[in-house]
Amino acid sequence: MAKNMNDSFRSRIKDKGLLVGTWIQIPHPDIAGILADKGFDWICADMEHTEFEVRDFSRMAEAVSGRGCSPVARVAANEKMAIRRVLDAGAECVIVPLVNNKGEAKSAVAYAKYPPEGIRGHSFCRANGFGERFDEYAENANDRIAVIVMIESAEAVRNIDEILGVEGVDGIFIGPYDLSGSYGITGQTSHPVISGAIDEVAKACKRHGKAAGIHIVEVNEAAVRNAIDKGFAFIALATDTVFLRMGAEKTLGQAGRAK
Ligand code: 3PY
Ligand code: MG
Repeated sequence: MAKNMNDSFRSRIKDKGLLVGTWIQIPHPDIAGILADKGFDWICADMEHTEFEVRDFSRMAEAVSGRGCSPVARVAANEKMAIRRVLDAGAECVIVPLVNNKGEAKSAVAYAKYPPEGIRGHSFCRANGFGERFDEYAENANDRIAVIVMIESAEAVRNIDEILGVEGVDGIFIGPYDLSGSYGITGQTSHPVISGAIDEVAKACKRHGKAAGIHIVEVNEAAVRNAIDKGFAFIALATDTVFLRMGAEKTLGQAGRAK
């Protein structure tokens, strides 16, 4: 499907067309700009496990805007200010880590939505051109911004129906590493127990008509095909740091210096 950047990221997620993104850990806007130019539909700043601060996210959002790429933030935690500040900086989607039940999913939605749906506070901010587009942004933000909760524990898998039943949750995103840790098989992301859990979540997303997303950190064609076949349409491929490692390895190999 051709991408139409006039459509909101939230509506593009609902379209069920494949949205291919990537994940960045190095907080420099040039990294995001280079990857946006390569054609990713969205780029997510990992603010949970890196030194990414809100000001870095803001620069990154600026760098990808106008390049056909949506800025997304995986926030540090399911916290009011963590979510509010990235939205104010221009995030089109928040990915909220470690959501385990309906109550936590409801909190994530409340933090991301302006009243009456939630408790996000209004302000002049980067997202509304520092007030230039205040009215338009205030009117449309709740409809245009996607709220995605991460499924990364056995508890969340058990509670998947109640989580997906929360109004305002647009979809889920699987964190395969935390998920494997939660089942006591840390790092074994292709283990049958993890594939089974992922299948269960994908089927639940179909039942609820909500978007299913996943992070494929170590990419190969079979893994991508398998995710698409299961119904995942919101896929993050690798990370900037993995691209660097792989690129360096390949390049050194060409000079006979492979490890
Ligand atoms: C995980 O695998 O736990 C993640 O959070 C991936 O981004
Ligand atoms: Mg995780």
